Amino acid sequence: MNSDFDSYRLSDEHEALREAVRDLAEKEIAPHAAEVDEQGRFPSEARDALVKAGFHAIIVPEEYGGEGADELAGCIVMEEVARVCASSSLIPGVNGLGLTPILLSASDELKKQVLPSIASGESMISYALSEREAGSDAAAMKTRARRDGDEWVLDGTKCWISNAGESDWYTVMAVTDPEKKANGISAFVVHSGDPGFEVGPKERKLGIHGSPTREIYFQGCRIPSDRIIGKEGTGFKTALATLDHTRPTIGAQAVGIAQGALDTAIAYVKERSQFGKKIAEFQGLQFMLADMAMKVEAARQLVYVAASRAERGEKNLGFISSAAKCLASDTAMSVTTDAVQLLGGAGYTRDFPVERMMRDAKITQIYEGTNQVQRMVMARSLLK
Ligand code: COS
Repeated sequence: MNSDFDSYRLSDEHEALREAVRDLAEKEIAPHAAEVDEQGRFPSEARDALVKAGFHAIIVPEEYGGEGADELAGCIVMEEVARVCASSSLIPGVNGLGLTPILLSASDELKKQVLPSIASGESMISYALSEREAGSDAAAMKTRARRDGDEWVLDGTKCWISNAGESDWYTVMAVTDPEKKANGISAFVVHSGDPGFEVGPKERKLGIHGSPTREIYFQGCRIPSDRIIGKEGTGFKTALATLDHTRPTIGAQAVGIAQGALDTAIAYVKERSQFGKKIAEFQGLQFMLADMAMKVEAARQLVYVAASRAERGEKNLGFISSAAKCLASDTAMSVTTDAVQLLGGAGYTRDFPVERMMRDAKITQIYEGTNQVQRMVMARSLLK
């Protein structure tokens, strides 16, 4: 055995990052989480604190004004923010999703146009793939982009766009050649100030109330020709390659939500007495806690492995990134549900955060691909 063997653990830098984000999250984000959920308002305190600390888009490379952190660091930020407020974790999460197509496939000129304003915190960026009739079947999209001289002209509607209205930039997938199906889709960057761009009303949702979700509309929306990401016809591949990198961050968000619920449940059972003793002394509840913690730790490890493999630029990330997102989000749903159960009647009220965490957990099984799509991706990889 090589004596230089760096044992299987996070680096000191990653551990220090976790400590810093946890501290910030507990002091500056957690105190507003219940109100943000209740009022359905954007968590501006979280945005300001994350921007000040440089955690809002940590993966932007240094040459474009960013922190140049790796994808595992991005997951740690997501996890620790989501542990106290899932809505706030979508600030780094959605930025990461919106900017990854640019990191993967855009020209250096386009990166220079877009990334510095995201790195500085002046702007946020959203990702626009889905449409009402093209959700899991993303390649069935209808939004069109036509070349007109020095411009592209976009027409269509995208839906379920996280942080729409708050973001200035949008990565948008649109059909440039309908004959070629998936290979006739291209990716673009649109700015909210571009003529013909508009956002719709906020969706009324079960959870993540602090992160607005809206439709976005393109009506003869004109953008300069250099805002195409990569070559014409490569947009769908860029969109799927992006999800290979970002699904682990949804896994990290799910792990964070689950950890937040588990921590709340542990504190509660140590305080609450019934039948003349603390309910933590009942073996039935101890076994529930053990199962919850076991699943959270398993999900966390899979998420970190997936993020590390994505960071190394390994090929065939589909299986591992879908597995990480799927396991972690199923874990978040079951662990938050059990946390509500452990708090009993109290857990069902808004006096405790676990009902919010249970509602917020649900979306992690749906967005960035339903868990049925994740299983499709995993099975295709196994059988090909
Ligand atoms: N990276 C890069 N390219 C990929 C890829 C990946 N991970 N997976 C597939 N491709 C390529 C394929 O090779 C194919 O190109 P060629 O025809 O040149 O070989 C093209 O992309 C189309 O692939 P495929 O035929 O597999 O696409 P499908 O239409 O069958 O769709 C699924 C595949 C279902 C996996 C995809 O549509 C998907 O992930 N849907 C869910 C979308 C989603 O997550 N939505 C959430 C919105 S983001 S919040």
